[in-house]
Amino acid sequence: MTLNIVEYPDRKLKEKSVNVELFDQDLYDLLDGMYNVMMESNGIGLAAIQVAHAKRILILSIPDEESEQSKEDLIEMINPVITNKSGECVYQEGCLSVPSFYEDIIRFESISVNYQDRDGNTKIIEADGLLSIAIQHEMDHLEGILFIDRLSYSRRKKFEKEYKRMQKEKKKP
Ligand code: QAP
Ligand code: CO
Repeated sequence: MTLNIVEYPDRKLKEKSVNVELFDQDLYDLLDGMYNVMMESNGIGLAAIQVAHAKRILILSIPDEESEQSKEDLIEMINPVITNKSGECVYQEGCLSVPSFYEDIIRFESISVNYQDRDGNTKIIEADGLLSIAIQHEMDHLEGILFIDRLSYSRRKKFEKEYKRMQKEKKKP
């Protein structure tokens, strides 16, 4: 399955994703396609809506101590729900759908998440650090929320100006 990343300001990114009911070959193909496009784009996390599928699916590949992303560490989350959250932290986030822009965002420090894997088995994960931030960022996508939606009014205005200028620059021959 060849997939393309949907980029801001495409309104597709504002769609709310729906629960996955069928754990079938179509789901496996989508998950594998998402993995390929995330790795080709040098990403660490991706939600299905970013490849135009409004399903409650996200994948995460957090680099290890040696900054390597190994396939064994890949996490696939289907129908995730946060059951517990605590603390606060700030991290400079980016997003494959908002290329070349990074800004500090406040998130919960630690979270507990209930989700299903690709076979439909229920899993529980306790996350902190980068994994916790990445899960919260990707779960926002399932609600149609981008990290830039969490910026203050003035930061958001600054972003819109910078981003528009960048897009103009891109279109030049
Ligand atoms: C979400 O983000 C995230 O602008 C995943 O030019 C963000 O993979 C999780 C990327 C922060 C945890 C912390 C962005 C690649 C990748 C770009 C990404 C770019 C190339 C973003
Ligand atoms: Co994102």
